[in-house]
Amino acid sequence: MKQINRRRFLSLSSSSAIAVLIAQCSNGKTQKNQEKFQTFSSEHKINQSQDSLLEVNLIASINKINLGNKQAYLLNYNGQIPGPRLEAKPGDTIRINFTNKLPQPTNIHYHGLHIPITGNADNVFLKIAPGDRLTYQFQIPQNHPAGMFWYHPHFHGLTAEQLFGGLAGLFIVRGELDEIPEVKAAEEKFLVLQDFALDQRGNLLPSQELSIMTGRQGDLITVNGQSNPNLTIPPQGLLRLRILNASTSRFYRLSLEEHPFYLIATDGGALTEPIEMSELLLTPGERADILIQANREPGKYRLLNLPYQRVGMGMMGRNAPENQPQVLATVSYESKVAAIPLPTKLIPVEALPEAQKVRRFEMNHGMIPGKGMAFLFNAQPYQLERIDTQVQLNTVEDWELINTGIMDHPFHVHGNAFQVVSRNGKPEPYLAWKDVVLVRPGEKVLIRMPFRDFPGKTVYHCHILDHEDLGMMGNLEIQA
Ligand SMILES: [Cu+2]
Repeated sequence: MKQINRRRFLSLSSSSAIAVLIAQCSNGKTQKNQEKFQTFSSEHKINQSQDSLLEVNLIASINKINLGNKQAYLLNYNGQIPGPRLEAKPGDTIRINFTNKLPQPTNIHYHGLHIPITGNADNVFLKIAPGDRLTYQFQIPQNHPAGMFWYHPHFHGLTAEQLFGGLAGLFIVRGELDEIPEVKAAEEKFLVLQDFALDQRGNLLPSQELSIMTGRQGDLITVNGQSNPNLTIPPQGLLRLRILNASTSRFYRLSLEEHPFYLIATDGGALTEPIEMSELLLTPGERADILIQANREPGKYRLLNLPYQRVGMGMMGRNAPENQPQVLATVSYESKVAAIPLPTKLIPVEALPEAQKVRRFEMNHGMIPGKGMAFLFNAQPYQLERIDTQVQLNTVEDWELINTGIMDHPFHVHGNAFQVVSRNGKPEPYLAWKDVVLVRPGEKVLIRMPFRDFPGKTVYHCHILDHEDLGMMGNLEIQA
């Protein structure tokens, strides 16, 4: 059976292969196929390091999953949506025994972790063929900041399809931030935001039915694989929400009824002090760590996704923004006992020295002769063999990100975090470590990035992953 599927797979274009394969397995015509797919329980396992080692077996496959209030045939790690949450500490060794049971090649990117970009670590140039295994092994540096990172496939050309199928999991580094007394005492919840496009039988819609140019989106929005989960704040009165946008293209403009957010950490770790905000925009790949005080009338409050328009008026198509807020989750508490105050100080964010070099990256799309529409950095689509940007290890650079197009593009770089210096010349109000930054049409965002510790070749790209697969990626070589 496996062979038939694989042969069928080869005869199809890759972008529709998974949808067809799943459809075969769930439409009842091929009963033998059905036996292979098991329903997994929705219990989510956490994997924590022990004695400085985190060893995990991770299997990517296609299974029937309970998702929201329905069953769906999805790509997943270890039968879970989202994948298992991995937790480690600075200095730990990580060993991930990975098996690819997908009908396509894949690999794993460790988004936001500052670890080697070569060998069997955060190396996006690895290709793990169907049926193959690979052991990823690396060490979390002793000085690695605490934070919320994540893992997902990054095989160029299939990245959007595989993430949209469900492949994503959290990678938490524990440390200093978690030990701040108020943060430690807060009730900690992780929210992984994913969206899915399914037919009535729970099969993934084929890519032809999705809007690839603007970035595929699904109508089913899930939080930890559930629809509108309830989050309760216990009597001590402080909630710590750690939120990941694991969607392929969807932006989330978050707001909690009657409650401000206090941002304590961004992509790369803690802020110097909490920042109060009434709403928070999370583009694909971004994370936010926020505190919420339960100091209003006891009751239920909706965590909302407010409307946001990320593409120009003429191009909306299927991705037209919803004009009503959507309910993502419900926060509830029964008694008003705000016993825990907010922390006043967190962890100082280092101010970077002046840059040794300034580079310019123009983001847009355009027609490439013989190839059709592509997404581009500096007018060029991605080429595997070309080195686009060469930097020296142990230097600091300023990168000017300029969007001359008509769609929002969240820019992401692998391996090293950066700080936003200014947007359209306006200085950023506070220092923060980021690895994804939104660049809107007409906008010029200046970021400052130190290249530390790890030489080798890696990539930067748009985190609307269809744009990455369609060319908006560049190769970055860090020379020792
Ligand atoms: Cu983009």
